[in-house]
Amino acid sequence: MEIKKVRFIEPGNLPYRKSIKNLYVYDKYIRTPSMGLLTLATIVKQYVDDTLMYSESISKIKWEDVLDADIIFMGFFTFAANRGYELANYIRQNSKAVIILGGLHPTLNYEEACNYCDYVLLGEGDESVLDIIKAIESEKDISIPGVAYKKDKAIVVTPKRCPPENIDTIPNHSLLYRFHDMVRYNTIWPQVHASRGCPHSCDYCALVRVFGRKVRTRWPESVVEDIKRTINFFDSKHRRLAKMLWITDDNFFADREWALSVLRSIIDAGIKYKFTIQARYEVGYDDEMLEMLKKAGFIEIAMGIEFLEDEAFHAYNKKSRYIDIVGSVKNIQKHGLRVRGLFIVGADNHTIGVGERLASFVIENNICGVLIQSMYFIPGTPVYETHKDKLIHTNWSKCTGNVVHYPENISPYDLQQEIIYASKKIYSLRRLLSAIFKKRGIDRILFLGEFFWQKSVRADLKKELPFLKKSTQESGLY
Ligand code: B12
Ligand code: SF4
Repeated sequence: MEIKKVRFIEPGNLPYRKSIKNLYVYDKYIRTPSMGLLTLATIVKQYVDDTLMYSESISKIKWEDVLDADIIFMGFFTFAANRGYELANYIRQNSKAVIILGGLHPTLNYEEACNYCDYVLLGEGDESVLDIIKAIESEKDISIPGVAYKKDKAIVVTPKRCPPENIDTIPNHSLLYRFHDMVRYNTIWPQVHASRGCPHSCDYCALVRVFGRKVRTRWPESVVEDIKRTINFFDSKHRRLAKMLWITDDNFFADREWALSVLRSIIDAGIKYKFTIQARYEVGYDDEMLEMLKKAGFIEIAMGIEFLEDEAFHAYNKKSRYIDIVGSVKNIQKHGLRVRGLFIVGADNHTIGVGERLASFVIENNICGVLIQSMYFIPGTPVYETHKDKLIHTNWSKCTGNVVHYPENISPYDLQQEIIYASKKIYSLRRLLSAIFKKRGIDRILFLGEFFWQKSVRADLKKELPFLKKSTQESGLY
C-alpha cells in the first residue's frame, strides 16, 4: 500500500480563542506549538509530499482534510494527553487512517497510549517516523525497533531503538496550518531547540528518561540557520511587541565548548535579536560564557532553581545547593542579564509558608519572572515510584501546575493556596506600577505580560481549590 497523505496533530488542552487581549499580552497559556512534532512533519514531507500539521494551540483542526489521510501522527506532553486520547478516539470512529502516537507522554505511558491507537512510537521520532511509514507500506508485521502496540489484548514491544544520529532537521514552519497568520500574537514565541539530553538525573525529570543522559548537539551552523529562519518567519509581515527567541534546550550548557561555539556563530552571523535560555545554576559561575551570552543578544537566563532548601535538593537528587544558587543569580545579574526562576513546590519537606519564602526570595533577589509548578509524577520517573500511592488522581489535564498529590507536611489544599499566594505577592499591583514607572523596553513589556498571564494562572489554580479541599478532608491525613 502506498502512503499518499499524512497528517500530524498536536492536541491542545484548551483550544485557542481569539481575543483583543492576545494582541498584547500572554494568553492563559503561552501558545507555542510543538517544534518537535513540526520537525517530524518536515522529515516526512520529504518522503510523502502531501504532509501537513495542525496544532490546537493555534487553530481548529480541519477534519475534512484530516480524516482521509493514510496515517495520522499525534504527539503530546502529559498536560495534553487526555485531549490527545479524545482526538484519537474520534479519528478511530471516523477514519480508516493508521493512528500513531508518540512524544514524551505516550513514550513513558505506552501501555495506556496503546489503547487509543494502532502504534506507539517510543522516544525521539526523527528516524522512526519514516521507518514506520515504510513498514506500513510493506504490509508486513511491524518489527522495526521502538514500537509498542496491542495484539490480541497483549502489548507487544519491539527492541529498544538507539537515539537518532541526525538531529539537525530545521523545522519547516510553513507545514503548520495557519502558523504564519497566528505568529502576530505575542502569546506565540519563536523557539529553537539546539541539543538533547542532560547528564543529570533529577528524580522528578521526565525528560531525561526520554532524551537520555548523553548530551547530543546540533551543528552550530544548523542552529544559526534555524534561528535565522525562525526570526524571519515570525517577524516578516508582522510587528510583534515581544521580540524574543527562546532556546528551549534543557541544559544548553552541558557541553561547554559546543555552547561557546554556538554563541560565537550567532555573533559571527550578525544576528541582532533578543534571546532567553534555560539553564542550571552552574552557568552563573562561568564569566566567559556570561559575556558571550551578552554579546550574542541574550537578555535572560531561566534558571531551574526548583527548591530553596538543601534538604529538598538532596531528597530529589538535584545536584544544587542554596548558597550556589544565590551566588549564581548575583553573578548573572552582575553581567547585565536577567534571571527568571523556575520553581517546584510540594517537596516532602515543604510546609505552610513555602509560598511566602518563595515570593520573598524572588523579590529580594530581583528575579524577573517565575514559573511555579507543583510537583507532578509521571510513570517512568523515580518520584512516581516513591510517591505513586500518594497521588490524588491521574487526570493528566490537571498537570499544568496544580497540586496532584498528598504532600508529606502540608495538605494539597494549603499547598495550592501557597502557590496562589506566592504568585499574587510577586505579581502585585504595587510591583506592576513600579514596573510601569521604573522599567524600560522589553523589561516593562514582559512584566506587564506576565502580570496578566499570572492572573489567569491564579484563576485556574483557584478553580481547583474546592476539589482539593474535598480531597484533603476525605484523606484524613492532615
Ligand atoms: C517549549 C516548551 C513549552 C512551550 C511549547 C510546548 C509545545 N507545544 O511543545 C509552552 C510554553 C507552550 C510550554 C508550556 C508548558 N509546559 Co513546556 N516545555 C517546553 C520545552 C522547554 C521544549 C519542548 C521542545 O521543543 N522539545 C524538543 C523537541 C525536540 O522534543 P519533543 O517536542 O518532545 O519532540 C521529540 C520527541 O518527543 C518525539 N515526538 C514528539 N511528538 C511525537 C509524535 C510522534 C508520533 C512520534 C513518533 C514522536 C514524537 O520526536 C520529537 C523529535 O525528536 C519542554 C522541555 C523539553 N525538552 O521538551 C517543556 C515541557 C514539555 N513543558 C512542560 C510543562 C510542565 C509545561 C507547562 C505545564 C508548564 C506550566 N506550569 O505552565 C505548560 C503547559 C502549557 C499548556 N498548554 O497547558 C514539561 C512537560 C512534562 C510532561 N510530563 O509532560 C516539559 C517536558 C518540561 C519539564 N522539564 O518537565 N512548554
Ligand atoms: S538538570 Fe534539568 S534537565 Fe537535567 S535531569 Fe535535572 S531537571 Fe532534568
